[in-house]
Amino acid sequence: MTEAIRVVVTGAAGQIAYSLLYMIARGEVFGKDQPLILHLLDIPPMAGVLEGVVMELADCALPLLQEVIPTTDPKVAFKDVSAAFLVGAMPRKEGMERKDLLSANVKIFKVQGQALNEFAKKDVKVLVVGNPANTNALVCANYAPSIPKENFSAMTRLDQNRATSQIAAKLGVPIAAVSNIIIWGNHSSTQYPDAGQGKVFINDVWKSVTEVLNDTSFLQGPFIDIVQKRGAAVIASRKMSSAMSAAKSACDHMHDWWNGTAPGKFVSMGVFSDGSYGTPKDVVFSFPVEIKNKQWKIVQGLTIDGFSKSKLDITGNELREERDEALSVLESN
Ligand code: NAX
Repeated sequence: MTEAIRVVVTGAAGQIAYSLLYMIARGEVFGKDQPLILHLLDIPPMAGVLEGVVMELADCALPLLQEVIPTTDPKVAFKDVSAAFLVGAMPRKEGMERKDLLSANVKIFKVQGQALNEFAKKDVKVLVVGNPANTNALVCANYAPSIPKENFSAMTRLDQNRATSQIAAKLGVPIAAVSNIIIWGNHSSTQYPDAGQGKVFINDVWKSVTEVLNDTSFLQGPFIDIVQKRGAAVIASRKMSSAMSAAKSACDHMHDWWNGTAPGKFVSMGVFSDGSYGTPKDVVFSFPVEIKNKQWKIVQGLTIDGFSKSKLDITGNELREERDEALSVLESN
């Protein structure tokens, strides 16, 4: 029998984790033959809720799940883990400035980076979901110098899934017939959803989305707005933020990182920028990537027109500002 791997989910008493833990434990990320030991981290006031989640996981009677370890101690949570879903974060409260939010989260992700550095496997794959996800991933990696920077990423897969779904609906095709829609930049309202490289499978051939749709004003207008504001639309309707779709996207992200992408297909991930496409270096920027042997590579050689360039600049500038604010918080602590 394959040896179990240890996987940590932080924010394990929260609403995203409630869907995510089940999907992971069902084998949807690491495979239907991969036994798992789940580590669940939350903060001490949530310890009681965590116990309830542990009971429910037991009651699911999931064959792959060998053990569940609930904890409020990062040392226990990150011990020997091969994969980390960092979902827990300080939520934005009314009247909170971006700087206050960054400041609270920088402290959380510093502690978790240090714990990963000390206790996790050196090839651990870290996915940051908690917002501001890109900058949290940057902070976390900075405090885990013994783990390669390439092993840290931020989630923009929910934005990609939202964008892909919008394009499929507009074209009237099934979701699986649309591929290579890109999210560039920050997981925030400055993100740039880009269908310019998108492909659609029609009449047994893959064609260009832009050519088939032939509607630049939609792609440069409502399409971008809908995707950028989708999170707010879900909150307005559900009175709570996206959870099921966020959990599914976290699974998609880690699944593709673990198992690779099909030839010619790419997915979007927030990763350390090397300055590709004129983006700022040393921020965690969402790029189209291809993945092989658990290593991602930024897709090169895509055409960036003037419209796209201006969008990349806006989101890149925001990430540069977030990074500088996060660094100033760290220096003053
Ligand atoms: P919830 O408030 O339901 O759950 C968050 C959980 O994290 C709580 O149980 C809380 O106690 C815990 N937590 C707080 N600080 C912690 C710490 N230091 N260590 C461990 N656990 C800690 O939020 P939920 O709806 O699950 O969302 C979680 C995060 O995902 C939020 O930051 C949210 O903004 C972010 N999102 C990110 C998305 C993305 O695409 N990157 C989309 C969905 C979501 O909005």
